[in-house]
Amino acid sequence: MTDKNNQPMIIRPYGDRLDDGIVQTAFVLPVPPSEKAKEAARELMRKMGFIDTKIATMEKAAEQYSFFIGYGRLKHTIDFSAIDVPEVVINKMSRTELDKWIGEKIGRKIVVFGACTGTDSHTVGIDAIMNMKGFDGDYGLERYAMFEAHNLGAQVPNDTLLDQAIAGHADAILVSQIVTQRDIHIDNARHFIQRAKDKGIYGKVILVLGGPRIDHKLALELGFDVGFGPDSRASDVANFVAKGVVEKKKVL
Ligand code: B12
Repeated sequence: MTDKNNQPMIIRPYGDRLDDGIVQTAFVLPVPPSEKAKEAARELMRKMGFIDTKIATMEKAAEQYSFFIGYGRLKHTIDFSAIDVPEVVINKMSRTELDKWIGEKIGRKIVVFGACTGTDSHTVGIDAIMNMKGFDGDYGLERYAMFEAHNLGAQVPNDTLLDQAIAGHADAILVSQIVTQRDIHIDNARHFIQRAKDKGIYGKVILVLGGPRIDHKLALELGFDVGFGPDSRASDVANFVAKGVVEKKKVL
């Protein structure tokens, strides 16, 4: 992306007035609250590159831990025009338009299998995408006449999801990863892709990765066809998958 004149577009954060560089940040230190802890927090912010540092909040987070909210000013700037990230470009149809389009282009229902995989037990995200009710007024895949949606739930091993998707002749597989501690979502996603390759279906089905710390760039790097992050909508997923199926043609 560039600005209108294809010129560099230098930006920095602002708090009170444009270009003041003010940032709010929050972190935890493994020491109880004290004046010494507060000064340590300010020193840490200075090391992060902040000037005019101020600790607005210091609270006990647990035994021997303190939570801080700090304000500081940054000199750093970003050239917005030099930032280049892949985005999911969707020319979106409504639910009824999409159902009609699938009927015309594919002539059958699109089969989708999804789950929250590995040790992750958070189902709300995958439910928001797949279940009838959907999320924030945006109906889930079950609501579409031309989607056959199988939501396997939480803590589903990658192999189980893949095996059931293969047995069910899936067009797309949806993987949800919410917990990100120690990058477990990345390890699990990599394992899923490896097992999809081992089972010979990689490249033959649309692979979708979603979760609050997922973005399209990361998903592509991991070997998925698309990534959906926070605030995703089933309607976006439905449009992406339907167009992907039409382009890839079903092989399974
Ligand atoms: C509800 C909840 C739980 C419930 C889950 C119940 C359930 N059935 O899902 C319970 C109590 C079981 C739970 C347990 C745990 N939780 Co919890 N939980 C949450 C909480 C409060 C809300 C999550 C949620 O429902 N969000 C709403 C949905 C709609 O948002 P979403 O998941 O982001 O999904 C959207 C997008 O990401 C995307 N999306 C998601 N998946 C997919 C998949 C596809 C294919 C697509 C296209 C899109 C997509 O679309 C969705 C809609 O827009 C969050 C904190 C928070 N506020 O987010 C913590 C949170 C996720 N939990 C956390 C933790 C640590 C845990 C536990 C480890 C706690 C513990 N020590 O036991 C356990 C995990 C156990 C396990 N094995 O997984 C941490 C994770 C930290 C991290 N970075 O990894 C969080 C962030 C809380 C925190 N701040 O510490 N949790």
